[in-house]
Amino acid sequence: MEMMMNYYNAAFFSKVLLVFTVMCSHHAMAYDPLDPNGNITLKWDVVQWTGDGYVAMVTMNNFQMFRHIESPGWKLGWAWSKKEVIWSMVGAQATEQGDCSKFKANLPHCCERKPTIVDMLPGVPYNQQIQNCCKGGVVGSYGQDPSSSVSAFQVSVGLAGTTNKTVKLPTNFTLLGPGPGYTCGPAKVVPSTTFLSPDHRRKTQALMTWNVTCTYSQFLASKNPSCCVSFSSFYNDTITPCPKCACGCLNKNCVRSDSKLLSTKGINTPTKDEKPLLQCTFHMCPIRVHWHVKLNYKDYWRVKIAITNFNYRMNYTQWTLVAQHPNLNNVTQVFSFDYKPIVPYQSINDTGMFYGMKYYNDLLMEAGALGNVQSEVLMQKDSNTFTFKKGWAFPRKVYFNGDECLLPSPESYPFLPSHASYGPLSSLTLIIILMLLIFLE
Ligand SMILES: *[C@@H]1O[C@H](CO)[C@@H](O)[C@H](O)[C@H]1NC(C)=O
Ligand SMILES: *[C@@H]1O[C@H](CO)[C@@H](O)[C@H](O)[C@H]1NC(C)=O
Ligand SMILES: *[C@@H]1O[C@H](CO)[C@@H](O)[C@H](O)[C@H]1NC(C)=O
Ligand SMILES: *[C@@H]1O[C@H](CO)[C@@H](O)[C@H](O)[C@H]1NC(C)=O
Ligand SMILES: *[C@@H]1O[C@H](CO)[C@@H](O)[C@H](O)[C@H]1NC(C)=O
Ligand SMILES: *[C@@H]1O[C@H](CO)[C@@H](O)[C@H](O)[C@H]1NC(C)=O
Ligand SMILES: *[C@@H]1O[C@H](CO)[C@@H](O)[C@H](O)[C@H]1NC(C)=O
Ligand SMILES: CC(=O)N[C@H]1CO[C@H](CO)[C@@H](O)[C@@H]1O
Repeated sequence: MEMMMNYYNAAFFSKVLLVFTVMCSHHAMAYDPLDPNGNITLKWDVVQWTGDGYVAMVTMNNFQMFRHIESPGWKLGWAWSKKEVIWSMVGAQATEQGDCSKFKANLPHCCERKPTIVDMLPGVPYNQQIQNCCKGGVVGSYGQDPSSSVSAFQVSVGLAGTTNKTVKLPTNFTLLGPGPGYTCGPAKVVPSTTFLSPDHRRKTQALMTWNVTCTYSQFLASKNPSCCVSFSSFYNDTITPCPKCACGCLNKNCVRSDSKLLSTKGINTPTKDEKPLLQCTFHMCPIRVHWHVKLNYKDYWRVKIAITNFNYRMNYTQWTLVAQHPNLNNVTQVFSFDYKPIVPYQSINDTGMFYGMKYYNDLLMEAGALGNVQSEVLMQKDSNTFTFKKGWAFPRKVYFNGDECLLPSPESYPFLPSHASYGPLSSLTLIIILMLLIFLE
């Protein structure tokens, strides 16, 4: 804690406090200090009035910097205010039709009071597609890839109002992404969206637009963390493991990595309830992030980061890793991962997002021999702040796929041996490093 206090300046704390106060007064809103503006916004643009209702384009924008929606994708729900039905949809579908028995000739697509909508899978026929649809509900994070952070569908609503005075907005929006965690606010009428024609020479506008904002809270998603962090360093042989039962041990099943069960055919197939099949570990987390302080040069230092998957039933696609460390303002090079600084507060540049390189390591494979990805980071030292003391070299916060990982307790961090002072290299390490450098030349 002391270490953190040293680092954060008072101005930053007061800013955080201010934001917290503001946020707490909106108790439904979750708040993530590393992504204070992150949310998922649903926008309904009424593009046409019909005989008994309207046609709306629904767009889902993921404005979160590092939290994406992964397979099996989003599930969106709401409650109609009146007796509305869905005549048809393009680019998505209601999971259940419900009771449409009072309709004779034309049957609606869905008559449920509280419809649940899912995206179409890739490869549906072209006449059922619309721009930004049909990705199996997978939506990228804004920080990683803004172009993949959008999902859209079109809905034709009947038995509804047919003017902007008589339309009743849907209520009680819910979003599974894919599990729990999101809370959606009420729909609010906003200024109508304007659309630019493909040749950019004509503007049209929606007849009416409303927005819904959904925010994520990790506490709602699960009561235990879903990842943990372990540490090691070149200056101390101790490996600080993930905290015991970091992700909860109660009612958790696991299989040993040498179990015969693992050779059973189909054991890796994801189940309907999306339950993990965990490898037995001390921490019982599906994901472990290891931060190794690897090398010390005169002006630079080097960290090795490894992410290991312990879930036999999960391939993590488009994974993200966020770390907060004061030296991330001077990243010189990141090897084999992509990297992007995240600057939630203008004045402070201590947070960055690592993610896999496309087609190379953006897939973190299921548990087993291939279930890990790794990278090295070279950072330039700032002689005013740099030290190996008091665990300074370890991250303050780590997130995997937008969920905060449990760090070891500060007293268990690898210590700098007390005889070493600043510029802390034992002569043996120095010799080894020198030899390595010569060798690498
Ligand atoms: C949602 O996120 C966007 C982009 O960060 C931001 O402009 C907007 O104010 C946010 N909305 C709410 C209600 O927080
Ligand atoms: C409504 O949502 C869109 C994104 O879907 C966003 O660009 C726009 O700023 C939002 N409007 C308001 C008033 O929040
Ligand atoms: C409804 O439409 C009228 C004009 O047709 C416009 O003046 C008014 O602002 C609109 N109201 C809303 C809530 O969009
Ligand atoms: C929306 O949720 C509130 C509170 O849970 C409930 O009282 C209300 O009846 C719901 N509205 C609809 C239309 O289902
Ligand atoms: C993970 O991906 C590999 C290769 O695409 C596939 O063989 C395997 O079945 C997948 N595992 C899971 C759990 O989906
Ligand atoms: C933040 O640090 C990165 C290096 O890690 C640098 O490239 C970037 O320009 C910095 N951004 C700001 C706003 O200082
Ligand atoms: C290495 O760190 C541990 C704490 O994690 C400490 O107990 C031990 O004394 C340290 N070793 C040396 C040689 O300083
Ligand atoms: C030693 C060094 O390069 N320090 C730089 C670290 O980054 C900050 C801003 O991001 C610069 O102001 C420092 O000069």
